[in-house]
This record gives sequence, C-alpha cells and structure tokens, in this order.
Amino acid sequence: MDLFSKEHSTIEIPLPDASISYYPTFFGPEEADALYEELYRETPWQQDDIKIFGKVYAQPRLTALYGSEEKTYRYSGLTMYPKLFTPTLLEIKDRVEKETGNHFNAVLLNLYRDGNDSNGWHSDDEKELGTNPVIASVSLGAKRCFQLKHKRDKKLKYKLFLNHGSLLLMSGETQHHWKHQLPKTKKINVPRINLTFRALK
Ligand SMILES: O=C(O)CCC(=O)C(=O)O
Ligand SMILES: [Mn+2]
Repeated sequence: MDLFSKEHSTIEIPLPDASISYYPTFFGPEEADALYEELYRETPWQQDDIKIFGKVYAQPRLTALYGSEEKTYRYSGLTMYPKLFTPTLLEIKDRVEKETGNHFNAVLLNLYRDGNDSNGWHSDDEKELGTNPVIASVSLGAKRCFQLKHKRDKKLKYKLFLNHGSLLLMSGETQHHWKHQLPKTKKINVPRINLTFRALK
C-alpha cells in the first residue's frame, strides 16, 4: 500500500463552529474524467423554478435528485422527488461512505453550465436533514470557488477552489453557524458537476 498516496490526503479547514474536511484528490484524474463524462451525458438535468422571498425565479443551474427511497426533499419553495440511484451513483456513494464513515440515502446533483450559473448563500439546514447534517460534496469538471461566511460574526469568511475529483465534507454544527455559496464568475466558461450526498430523515 502506498501510504503517501495522494488519494488519501485530507485537509482540515480550520474554521470556528465548523467541521469541514477537504480531500483534493478523492478521485484520480482518469476516474474523475470518466465520472464527469458519464454524469454529464446520462443525467436527466432539469431547471426548476424556486421561490425566494415570495418571488419565483428559474434556478441558476440544472439539478437532479436521486435516492434509495421515495423521500421528498423541499427547499426554496420547491419539492423534489428522487429517482432511484443509478449503479454509478451507488459506486460513488459507496466510496464516499467508506472514506467518511457516514451513511447517505440521497444525492442532489448540480450542473453549473458555465460561470454564469451559481448557487446563492444558504445553509443545508432543511428539516428533512435533521440536526447537524453531514453533507458530502463531490466536484467534477471546472474548478469553481466555494465561499463560506459565518452567520453572526461577519468578519469570518473563507473560500477555497474545489478541484475536479475532490470531496468536501461538512459536518457537526457547520450548517447552524455558516452559510455557503458558489458565486458566478466571468473567468469560467466550461461546466462543473457537483454531487451533494445527504441523509434524508
Ligand atoms: O456546488 C457546490 O459546490 C455547492 C452545492 C450546494 O451547496 C448545494 O447543492 O446545496
Ligand atoms: Mn449547500
């Protein structure tokens, strides 16, 4: 076994009131390329409307929800009904579960077609996720900036660039105290796929 294998390098993000680990090379480059190609082509991407402060907008990205059961997921005035996990998604889920020791029964896929697609400030704190949800987020494709800000202490901010093939794990009280977003950027004109594994109660 190669103890120095890059695949196992983990970076603990040193933020107060949060528990966040980053695995920059969770999937090797070839594997990440193959997963990206397959998910890009095979996923039935949809663009839903969301409601923010009573106003309806088209979501600034495409999404798909998969799960092992028929549990619905509600956020921003939208109710999503999962499709059953595909073999590829089950394989990714298995790898994430083995590495993190957590169990997930749903995954939300996001497709950011280019830098004009985004995900605004939010916490993953919907009631379906229970208290202290664990969110495991896999990134494929374009390297995009992921930002975090503390809910009360406005001085506390952090940003990191999520690599092709990386995993970001948010757990503990992170969602109580922090918001995150994926801002628009003029610098990127290629797609990124993100998979956020979740445990719906
Ligand atoms: O695309 C990302 O990295 C973040 C996705 C996200 O925060 C979400 O789907 O809740
Ligand atoms: Mn989120």
